[in-house]
Amino acid sequence: MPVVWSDRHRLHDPVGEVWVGVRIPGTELPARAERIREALADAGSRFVEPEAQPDGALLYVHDPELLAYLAGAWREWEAAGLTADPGADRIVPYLFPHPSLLSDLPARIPAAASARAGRFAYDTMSLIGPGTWEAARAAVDVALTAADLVIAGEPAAYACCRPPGHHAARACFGGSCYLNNSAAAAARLRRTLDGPIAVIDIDAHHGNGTQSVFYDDPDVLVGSVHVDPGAGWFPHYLGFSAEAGNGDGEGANRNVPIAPGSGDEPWLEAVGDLATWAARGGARALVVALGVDAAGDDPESPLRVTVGGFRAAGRTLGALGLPAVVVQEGGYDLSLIGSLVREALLGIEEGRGG
Ligand code: SP5
Ligand code: ZN
Repeated sequence: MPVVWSDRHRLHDPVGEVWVGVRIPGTELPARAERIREALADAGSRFVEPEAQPDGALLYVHDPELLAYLAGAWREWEAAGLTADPGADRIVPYLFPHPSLLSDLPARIPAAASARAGRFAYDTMSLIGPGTWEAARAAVDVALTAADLVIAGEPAAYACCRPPGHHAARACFGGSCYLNNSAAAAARLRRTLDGPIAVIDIDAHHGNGTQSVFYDDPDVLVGSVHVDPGAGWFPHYLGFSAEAGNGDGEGANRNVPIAPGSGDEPWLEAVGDLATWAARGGARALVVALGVDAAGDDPESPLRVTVGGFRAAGRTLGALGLPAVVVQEGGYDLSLIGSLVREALLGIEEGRGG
């Protein structure tokens, strides 16, 4: 399948993550995408540049306030002098508008750049630097170009998105995600094709952003298999099996949490369950949110899925026979990330029957 790729991901280098108040080395690094590109080039993939997309395409997924903040955040941070004093080389939030703080009053956009970050960020781990907006924007271009290729008749296309997107919701960002690439692809498929679209998210973490974007929408079925947040894993507040959608979207969301350390069998069973669920829901096209952090010794996940497990998951998803946009999400084991993505894509092609 064609691989949509942009060099502009390199502009986003978060350098580190602030975790429990400490700046630790980052895991969402430029090298991730480079390792994937090398593995797919070795496998003979065809690379396609993204088409620049209008900013309006983002409004199907995100609020204009979040987009305006992200677009100007770095410039405003520098203009406020925060890079000089106290010497903050990346944007880290310090104050959060907790619902209980506001007594149902509207959350204003703070006048101070230092405070503004917490209005939109929900964690301290997703740092913003000089090139973050341009890279995140390019990742959406990559996802939408892959969706357009599929709409034009490609059976499947792979969007090598970085930074990832599935933790970004309509009006807030976190989990190393800024703009929701998978949701943007799903929204485009939904507006162009007849009938429901399915998103199947096999990243090791719950796709809380994608869930929240489509929580009321009966036409985008969102399924996610992930490490059980109830066992102490990110995103902690979301990803429980009782979350099934709301209003018209009741029944159009499905979460399958998995115990840490499970290995291939329960994980593949869950992928099969989500595929069956999407087929029964009448899905006409598929977005695969392909995080590969469920694998082996990934530093961010305890699921311990094998390389063969990713190939098998690909076969199950490919066997749905649906037009498929595969969007890169997480995966942090640099020695394995390339082969995991290659195997998942080969599995999808095998499952389709060629
Ligand atoms: C896209 C994606 O996979 N995002 C996942 C972000 C999960 N980050 C959670 C971080 C939890 C703390 N990890 C600290 C590791 C210290 N050894
Ligand atoms: Zn993840």
